[in-house]
Amino acid sequence: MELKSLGYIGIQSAKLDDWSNLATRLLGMQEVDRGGKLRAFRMDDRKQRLVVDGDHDNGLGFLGWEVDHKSDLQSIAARFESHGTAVTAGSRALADARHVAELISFADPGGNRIEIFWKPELASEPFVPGRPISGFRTGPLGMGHAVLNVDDIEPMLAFYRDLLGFHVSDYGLTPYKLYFFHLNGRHHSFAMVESGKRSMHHFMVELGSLDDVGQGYDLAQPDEGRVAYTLGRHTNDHVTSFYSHTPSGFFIEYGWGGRVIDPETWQPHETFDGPSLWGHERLYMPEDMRGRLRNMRLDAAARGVQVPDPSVPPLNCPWLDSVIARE
Ligand code: MBD
Ligand code: FE
Repeated sequence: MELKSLGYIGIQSAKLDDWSNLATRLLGMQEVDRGGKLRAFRMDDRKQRLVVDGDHDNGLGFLGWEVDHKSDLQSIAARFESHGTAVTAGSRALADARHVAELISFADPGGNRIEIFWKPELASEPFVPGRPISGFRTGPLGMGHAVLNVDDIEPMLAFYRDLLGFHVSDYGLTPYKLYFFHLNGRHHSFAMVESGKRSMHHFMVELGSLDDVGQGYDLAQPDEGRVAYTLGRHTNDHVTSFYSHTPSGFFIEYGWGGRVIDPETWQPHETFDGPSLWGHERLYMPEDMRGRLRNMRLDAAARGVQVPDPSVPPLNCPWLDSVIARE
């Protein structure tokens, strides 16, 4: 597959100081000085992962998807052009602003700006987090996942799955259509929810330890209205997370513990247990919808639906018990 991971995200927001506070003090990203109305944030050894452009106020600016080779940009552009989708080669100035060697861009059927890039620039200075966190889980899994609100999922499926080569991980059809896609071992780097809107729903960043998420959750508490979804655990990717409101009307999911799938053997399938195993009360949502989601969780819990926690040894393991008994 050509696309390898979610490389970067661009936001258009005039609320630059609010974004800086959120990104550094709560999330633990590192702000890098870019001058003017541009703020950039590091999560790892790359020069930037998140960019906020204060000259516009439109929510999502762009999603940047990474390929390994320059030739991948050419093959994708050729495929799109034969399909009648206009592709623009990024200028040198744009590639410099993104801190990548080269990129192409186009719009998806929902009008979202998609960029595909090759060869990100690495910083010479080590990553210094904005608050003491263990770090972000990026590398081959990419910077996290992005989820879009869509009004009509069919043309978007044709575009992302059939033309761009995103692989379906799983999908749920109730209470709304929700499709998850992978490009690597991360269960989903991209998802779409057919909510009737066209906008960013959230993006997720994954932390190195559960304590990073728990301490972030505590930091968010005194900030009235900051938490959008309470702490909870997702059914499909096993991520334990909470969601924060952002200055741009969408959410950021702050998570830990994502499973790593094997893309070679993974089979797409429908899911029936709802999005969350427990928690994730959507504090902003009307009670009727909240109640439906809560009933799905309670039903899954009553059926004993759980996922293994790899960091904790299994209970009642005769071998482990015998080792401990001998010590
Ligand atoms: C996710 O990461 C997510 O954000 C939702 C809504 C459901 C399952 C996994
Ligand atoms: Fe998510």
